[in-house]
Amino acid sequence: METKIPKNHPRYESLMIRQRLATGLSRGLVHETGLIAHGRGEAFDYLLGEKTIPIALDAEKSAAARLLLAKHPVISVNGNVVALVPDDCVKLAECVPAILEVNLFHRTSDRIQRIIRELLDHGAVGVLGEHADERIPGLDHDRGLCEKQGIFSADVVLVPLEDGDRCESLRRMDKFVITIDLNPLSRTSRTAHITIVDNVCRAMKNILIWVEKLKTYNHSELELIGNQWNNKEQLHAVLQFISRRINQID
Ligand code: PTJ
Repeated sequence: METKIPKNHPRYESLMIRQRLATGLSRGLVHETGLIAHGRGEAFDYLLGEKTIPIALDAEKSAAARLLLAKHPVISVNGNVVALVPDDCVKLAECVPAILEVNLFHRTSDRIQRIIRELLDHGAVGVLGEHADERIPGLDHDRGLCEKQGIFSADVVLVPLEDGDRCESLRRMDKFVITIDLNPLSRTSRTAHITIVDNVCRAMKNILIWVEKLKTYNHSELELIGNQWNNKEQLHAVLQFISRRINQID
């Protein structure tokens, strides 16, 4: 049952995000453990001040440039992502343009179909994921299942709320991996080429804004922006940002 949250509640945004996930759970989009994963993310968001920090905005810019440079970009989505930001997934896929593919950790054909339907209802033209005909080498669990026309042949993959195993396997396939993860210490964060330490609700919007801005840039200008990113250094900078914030609280 949905609780009415007053707009002037100091934690309005955060509570609305929780509500979207709870609704997503009751509609069969989100897996139960998606709520736990979100709780972990929330804790890190709290440490960041629940806003996009300048380092994340730079990551979002580099990610946008990389998506625009890609020959075959794919946006891989799971239950949480589609419950939270269906419109932004669809708009980003349209604007780049990129393929949308559903890839689930807790894979059932019922959830895959519901998530695809949700994206189509939000205006997606086509969504892959239902007819997995390939496997990401070295991944035994269901997250290894993918489509030949999608993730399997992608050169750049955007994987929000990822797990470390698949991130590593995608890199071994020589793909350029961009992730969105509020936890700068996760294996995914440390494995990706570009880690956006931001809430997926803010990050997808910001990437979209950058893609719209950078669309007029030429190839070498985009390469300059896309190549600027040093993930290890930037994750270190995020941790310094968090520890400075903690030390300022009295
Ligand atoms: O829909 P499925 O079946 O594919 O399952 C999806 C979940 C999220 C349950 C699954 O991928 C999972 O268990 O994820 P993990 O391994 O818990 O990782 C999720 C990561 O995303 C954690 O590092 C969280 O900090 C981070 N995270 C959670 N919510 C957000 C987030 N990062 C950005 N924005 C969020 N809203």
